[in-house]
Amino acid sequence: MARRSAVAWAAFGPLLWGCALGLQGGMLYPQESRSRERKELDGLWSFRADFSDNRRRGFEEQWYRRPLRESGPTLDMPVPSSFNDISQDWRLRHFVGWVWYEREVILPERWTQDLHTRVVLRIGSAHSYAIVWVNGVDTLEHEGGYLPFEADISNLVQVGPLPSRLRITIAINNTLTPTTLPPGTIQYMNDTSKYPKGYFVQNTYFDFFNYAGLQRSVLLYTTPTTYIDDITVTTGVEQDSGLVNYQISVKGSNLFELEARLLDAENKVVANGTGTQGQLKVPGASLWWPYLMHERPAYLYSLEVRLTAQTSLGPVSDFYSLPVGIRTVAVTESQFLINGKPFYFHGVNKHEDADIRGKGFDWPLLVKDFNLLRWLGANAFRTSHYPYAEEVLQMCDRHGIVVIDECPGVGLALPMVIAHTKALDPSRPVTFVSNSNYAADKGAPYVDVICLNSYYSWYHDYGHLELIQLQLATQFENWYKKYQKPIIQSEYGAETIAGFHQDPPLMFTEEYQKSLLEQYHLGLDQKRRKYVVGELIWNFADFMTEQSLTRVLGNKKGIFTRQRQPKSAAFLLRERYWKIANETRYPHSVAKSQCLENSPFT
Ligand code: BDP
Repeated sequence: MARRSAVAWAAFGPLLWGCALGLQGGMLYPQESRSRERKELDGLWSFRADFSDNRRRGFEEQWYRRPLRESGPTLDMPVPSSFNDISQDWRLRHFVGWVWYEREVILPERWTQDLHTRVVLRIGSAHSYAIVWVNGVDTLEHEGGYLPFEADISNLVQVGPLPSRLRITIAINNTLTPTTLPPGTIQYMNDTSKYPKGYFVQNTYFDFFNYAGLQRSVLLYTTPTTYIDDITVTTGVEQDSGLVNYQISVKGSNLFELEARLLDAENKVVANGTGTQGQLKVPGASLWWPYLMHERPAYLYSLEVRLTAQTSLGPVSDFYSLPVGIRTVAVTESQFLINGKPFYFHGVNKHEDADIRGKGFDWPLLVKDFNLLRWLGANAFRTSHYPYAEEVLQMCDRHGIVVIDECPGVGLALPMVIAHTKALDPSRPVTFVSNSNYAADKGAPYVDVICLNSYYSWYHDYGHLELIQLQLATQFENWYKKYQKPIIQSEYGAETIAGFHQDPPLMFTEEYQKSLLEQYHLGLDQKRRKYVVGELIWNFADFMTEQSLTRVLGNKKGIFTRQRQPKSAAFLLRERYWKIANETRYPHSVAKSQCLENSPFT
């Protein structure tokens, strides 16, 4: 919520795969290749919420030991999806505690017989604490709801006679406590004149609904037993040559050879190398540019890695292909530079939320959102307030969208998190989204770019649109004077109920949202060519929150509804973003590009 000094930190820049510098080992996105297979486990799973008083009946009765249907009734639960809005049972919508998912799988015979094959179970995300059993065997535990995790289950499936079925059971707990991300508290209501014995509520300190469950894909994949474990890539530019630095880690054997070939978009080999690390030089390289900034945006090479190894079982090969965009990102006192050219963020804040699927990953929704981003002329977005599915980042790489990738620490204000982020990946600028006072802010001294949220004429001086320009100018001047760092207006907006109209504008109407945006834009234009390097509207679309007196069926600051239909402000923003895009394109003489089709300016 705006009035809290809510902060979040984020790393940003074009997000290209394989970025976990400094980490030991990795978790490559599961990919099919000549040596790797995938088996998706999306679809219907069996499901049960543990409504027992202590929520521990599932553990006491060991529900994981037998098929779930044998320990009681189950529901059909689609994966991926949040479990909250699927059933008609209101208790499930507000459920706090352990829920149980189960799925039976038949494996291809080769996976269970071929001892050269490594079988991995990968869970895209489970919000927020998960325990996984395979055929009743405790296999994996994971904390944190927004990142993938996986386990090598070869020794569970390659045991003697063919196991006819593999039973995967996942217990998930969505309780938020002061030590979870995001944090929350459980409050027991002890007044027995008002509440039944043991009654508790989950308090949260953020403004989105705590959707939970298996919200991203679950899958099995294979690699050879000696395999490419991780690939780290950083890129640079030297005169007109692109540089691709790679580092590859291998697991399973020390006796191996590695070849790395860089292919251009036409599949022509442009550079190659051998060994676990090296630098590939590409004379006259095509750079990765954000779309709208350049006539040839989002150019991706492929780094094809081939491993050959001698193992006790004989020779083994593994293949992995990683998309690579060659680009540089740098920050000066007043500019954000991509490939040495000033970049202005004109974009949105998002949530993964929509309709009955909650935060469940959904291709139609993702493609629709990307189409809307292009319709709008948005060149960037922030993954508020948690990391999104890897498929989203891959789309950004392919479509030339710049991402501010946020960690799930919404509400935390710990500058040392910035040091940790930088240690993991020194190649990207880091920011910390703040709405606190410029003089007291704890994050600003450590960030590369300052991100400011302000809700003038909404949470402050509401109704007084005439004050926005003055207050915005004061905000920018104070922060810039103190820190001399480029600034992004990372949030601004107004609650707007689609279809509410009033002129002259009143709060909650489409006219008020439009007028508020217009006033902000006048203020932004005063500083845009100086040190303000971006603006992100709050929010791309309406989204669900906890119930409260200030939320009418969720947060309604979207410029699109939750069903992705435009409010009037979407058209205003579209005009503005395309205008800025046409002013800031490089080189200025660009031919009409595919991205500019259907824009109001072509
Ligand atoms: C911001 C928060 C965001 C809220 C927004 C609001 O970052 O999560 O939804 O306020 O109040 O400060 O609409």
